[in-house]
Amino acid sequence: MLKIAIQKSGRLNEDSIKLLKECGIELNNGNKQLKASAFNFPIEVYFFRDDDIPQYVYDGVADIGIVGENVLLEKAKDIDLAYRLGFGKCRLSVAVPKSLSYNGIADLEGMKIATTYSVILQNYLNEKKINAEIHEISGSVEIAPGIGLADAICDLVSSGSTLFTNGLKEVEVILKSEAVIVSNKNLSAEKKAILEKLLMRIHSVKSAKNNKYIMLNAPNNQLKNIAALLPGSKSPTIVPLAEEGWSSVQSVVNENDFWEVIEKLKQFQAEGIVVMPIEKMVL
Ligand code: PRT
Ligand code: ZN
Repeated sequence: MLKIAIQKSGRLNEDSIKLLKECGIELNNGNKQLKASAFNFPIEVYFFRDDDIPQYVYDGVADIGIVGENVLLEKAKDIDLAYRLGFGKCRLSVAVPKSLSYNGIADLEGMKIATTYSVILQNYLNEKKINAEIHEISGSVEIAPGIGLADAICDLVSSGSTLFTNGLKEVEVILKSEAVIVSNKNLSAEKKAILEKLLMRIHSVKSAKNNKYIMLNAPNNQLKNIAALLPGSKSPTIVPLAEEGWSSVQSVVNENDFWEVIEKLKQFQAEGIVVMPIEKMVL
């Protein structure tokens, strides 16, 4: 059994359970208990506070875990980053009162900065050769400047609305973070094999999400242009149509390039373009 630690409640809990589900792993109970097991995969799920996960993975209480990269770096345990999951995206930033004129990082010199991320912040300040006083607090960091506790803060930001409502502006991005799979460095061969299987499933789910299946009809004299736009996994599938001089083309297109590719396909006289979501993509 591979033991995986996920957040008990909070921002990463739901997405972590959803990911396991999309990988075909059904849990036998919710996160009301400390532990759940799966019907159909050799995995046991433990629910912890996210801050404790790096330590537990280091100690081997869990073999792997899902945490924000921000927590991994802050706890600085000797564990591996095994996979970037693409959810829980945020950034760790320094923010100052909106009214303060800010011209660059040198302005942080001598400031008092409130944060729950003192390790990452200290490393950053050292790297930039800035002397500032780090004031470590455990929560509600964003109110610190307003009550005179600090000149600036360093905290996680996603939409920016918390900063805005507290009269702060983001001035330096220290880290771009997302949820990651962390792993103990000394897994047995059996556990490594289960982890490999899990990562293969996760990768298939993630690739499917990033891609769309596309089918279209094209005149044969444009097939070269169209094939160049749609590389597919090897090359697009091209099948002649009953109508003379026309073919059906099937391929996969990356979500990021989607609209650009569609516009170009139209220029190359593609017709009847059909786009479908992909359920899984095993590469
Ligand atoms: O109870 P436990 O200790 O497990 O949970 P927690 O309260 O420490 O963590 P939680 O659930 O808030 O966050 C878990 C992880 O989600 C973090 O470690 C990040 O990796 C990730 N994440 C993504 C975020 C955010 N986005 C986020 N916006 N974590 C926190 N925030 C907070 C931020 O601290 C600030 O208070 O949201 C506020 C800012 O949000 P915006 O949208 O107003 O900018
Ligand atoms: Zn936490």
